[in-house]
Amino acid sequence: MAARTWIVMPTYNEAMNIDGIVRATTAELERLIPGEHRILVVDDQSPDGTGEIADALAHELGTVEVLHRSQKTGLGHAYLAGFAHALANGAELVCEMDADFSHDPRYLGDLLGGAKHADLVLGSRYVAGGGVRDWGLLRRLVSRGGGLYARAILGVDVHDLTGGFKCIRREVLEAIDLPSVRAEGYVFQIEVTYRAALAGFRVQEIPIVFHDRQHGASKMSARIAFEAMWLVPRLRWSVPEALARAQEQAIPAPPGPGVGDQAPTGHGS
Ligand SMILES: Nc1nc2c(ncn2[C@@H]2O[C@H](COP(=O)(O)OP(=O)(O)OP(=O)(O)O)[C@@H](O)[C@H]2O)c(=O)[nH]1
Ligand SMILES: [Mg+2]
Repeated sequence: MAARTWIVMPTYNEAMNIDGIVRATTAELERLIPGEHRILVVDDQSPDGTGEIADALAHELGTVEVLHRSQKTGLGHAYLAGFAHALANGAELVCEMDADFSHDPRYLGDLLGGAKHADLVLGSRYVAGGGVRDWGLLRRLVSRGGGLYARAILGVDVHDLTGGFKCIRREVLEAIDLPSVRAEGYVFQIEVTYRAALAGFRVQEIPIVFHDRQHGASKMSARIAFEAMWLVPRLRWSVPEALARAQEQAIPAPPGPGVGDQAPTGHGS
């Protein structure tokens, strides 16, 4: 039977974390939805051997797959490749999750429960009951400030736009024109949630407590934070344009004279 729920877990140099997080996540999923889950590790040739450890897990557990990408072209690309693979293999619900234990598998029950009613369920640090542990003041300010900035610019009622622990229903991923998403890192997270909200899908936030990684190095940098600042305003016009284009392509064009036999794509070459 094809698994309905897929966890897409991108990795880059997570050799210290991957075994533990995959086992803990698998155990939680088996408790919640026995036999209906897959974890897809998307590894970009991590030099520390994460991909090989993931392969061994896939061999041992049977509910884990590994997508090896030949180049590290960024978190957004890794997610898009993972989404495409999950959808092509029958996923009805696709969840994003980090491999560094920042996202605790114990919240999966709340996320999956929320997805029974909502279209995108977001693990949120900035709603009542949520929070962040072990981050210094600067990191907290950047995260909180960045989130509030994006919320103000984009005008959506979401408290944790940069969050990356979320479950998204197939219908959403199919409707938001994923191939045109160019953003990486934080902006990728903002853009996916913004596209879903703007397309009219129901976004629900459930509280999570986020923990800083204990092992391995952070990929966060000042450059990534500044880049996000000037990319967010662009989403205000690029996203509505992309959604309109996607909608146009989804509506079959009425057959005109002499073109009745052609495929009803309506957008030609
Ligand atoms: N495949 C792939 N995974 C990545 C890439 N960059 C980050 N990741 C993984 O994506 C997940 C989220 O990464 P981040 O949380 O943004 O980065 P981080 O290094 O954990 O930095 P922190 O913000 O300090 O937690 C982790 O599992 C990373 O290993 C990338 O370019 N390709
Ligand atoms: Mg992290």
